[in-house]
Amino acid sequence: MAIERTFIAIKPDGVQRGLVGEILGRFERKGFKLIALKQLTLSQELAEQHYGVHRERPFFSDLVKFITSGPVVAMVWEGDGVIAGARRLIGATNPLEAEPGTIRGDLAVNIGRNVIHGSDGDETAQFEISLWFKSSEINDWIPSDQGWRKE
Ligand code: DAT
Ligand code: MG
Repeated sequence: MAIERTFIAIKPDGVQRGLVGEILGRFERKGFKLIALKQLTLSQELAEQHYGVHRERPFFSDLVKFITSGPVVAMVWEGDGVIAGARRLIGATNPLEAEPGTIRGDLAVNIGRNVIHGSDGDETAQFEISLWFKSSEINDWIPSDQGWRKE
């Protein structure tokens, strides 16, 4: 696998429910590398751009209303195969169908309150990272235990 970067956001329900540490910990323990992190409340405009592919879906206005309803925690994670790997940690879109052991499978029940977003592919990851973060907010760093992770 190639070293990749992906965009992850803990949605307002995850922040309100105090799940930030739990979710961050799962990515850290897996061995992915955190290279950007911030908390923000989305503008209508950023929310509509982020979910632009869903513009025509019946749930679009609820989705935008929800994602702008409180602070989110936005992140960029780096690692071998991290785009698909993060999606596997996250689990299926509908938490009732997500496998136990996944974030949604363990921590959520409602599709409209599924606690976390993760980019679904290479192009989406690049688009979302540049939509949410300035390049100066992304940190290129080498973990001191890199040798134990194997590159
Ligand atoms: P994912 O977040 O797993 O990438 P998606 O991109 O298909 O899923 O949809 C984005 C979000 O929209 C999803 O996390 C929750 C919401 N959503 C998707 N399908 C929905 C539906 N049928 N009813 C209500 N909300 C839905
Ligand atoms: Mg998606």
